[in-house]
Amino acid sequence: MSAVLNKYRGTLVGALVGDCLGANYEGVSSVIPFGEVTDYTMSGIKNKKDPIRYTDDSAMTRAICKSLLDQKKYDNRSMAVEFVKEFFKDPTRGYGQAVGKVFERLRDDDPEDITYPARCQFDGQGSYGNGAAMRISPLALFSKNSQELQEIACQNALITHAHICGVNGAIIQAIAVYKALHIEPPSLEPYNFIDHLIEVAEKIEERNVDKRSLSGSPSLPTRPFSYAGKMKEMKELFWQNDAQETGTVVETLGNGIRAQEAVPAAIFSFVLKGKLSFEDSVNYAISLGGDTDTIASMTGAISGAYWGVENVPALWKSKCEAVDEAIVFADRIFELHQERI
Ligand code: F2R
Ligand code: MG
Ligand code: MG
Repeated sequence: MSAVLNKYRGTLVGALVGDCLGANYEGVSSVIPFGEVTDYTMSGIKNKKDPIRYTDDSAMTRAICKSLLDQKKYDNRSMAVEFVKEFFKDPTRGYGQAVGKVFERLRDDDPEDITYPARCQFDGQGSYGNGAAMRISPLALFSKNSQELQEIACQNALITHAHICGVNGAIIQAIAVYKALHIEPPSLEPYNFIDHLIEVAEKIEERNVDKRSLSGSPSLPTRPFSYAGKMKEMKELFWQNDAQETGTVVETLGNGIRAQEAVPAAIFSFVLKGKLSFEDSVNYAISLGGDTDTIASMTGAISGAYWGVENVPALWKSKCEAVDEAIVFADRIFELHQERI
């Protein structure tokens, strides 16, 4: 297998196993001892007979893969159709409480502007949930360059999440995966990685201010929030001796369902354990508690893009649902990407 294909497979399999394993703890509000998490993920699952089910995070990631492969290009309406199909095929995958309404309106009203239902959410504020960021990794595999990726990640997010924090979270998560695809282990430089994301975040946050009066743009937050600012705080965490103290990390970054908490938590989990292994990053992400399936899935996507599928534990690949399909999606998106470039 080529090194690039290894990374493509790592991205989608990483996102999938993070979701499946993290789901065991989703909603545990406090931090979880690292040892307890590794007991579960490294031995507790050994005797499981049935595949460990994936949740909405992977259902939506799969929908993006299907649309890309069906259309052989990025098409936002097709993306919306695939989300709706995937949701109504199995609404019990643990979706966010509000996003189902968007899928209902997309199905029942078939609006000309497919971003309209999302813009009606939360009294016109739009959702700041992490549901756009959690599914975005296939777009990093598909895109020709960072600019294209930022544009399609934004379009994709707007189908369900109109709040600027939901949209920007998706763009930053997508760029984190893209960047990790282009670094060969063990050469990760945590500060450089975060600095790159700060630069991207500053640019998009600057553009948001310029575009604030255009219709169809994401809604502005009622309280200003800056991903660039949050990632600067993340850098500070590295300087502190207690950086691995999960309580401090959660206090600083958060671990909740909001994109502005889950995306920084996922990036931090990758970089903090990025010198060690794929599984350390994912286990660490789960140990932060809170929205564990989603934080671990996003960490898994970034870490898998960096380490490649060969470094994902064999036990995890054998126990999680639909790993083989994730590999087929990765291979086909790899081919599509080769054709596009
Ligand atoms: N929904 C869950 N977990 C709940 C428990 C699931 C349980 N284990 C089960 O099996 O049933 N997880 C999934 O949801 C998150 C992604 O959510 P998404 O797609 O962003 O959905 P939504 O509904 O748009 O937003 C989520 C909630 O965030 C709050 N919220 C968002 N925007 C808001 C706003 N502008 N004002 C106020 N609140 C806002 C709401 O409570 C939304 O319901 C992932 O964790 C995925 O795993
Ligand atoms: Mg989920
Ligand atoms: Mg979740």
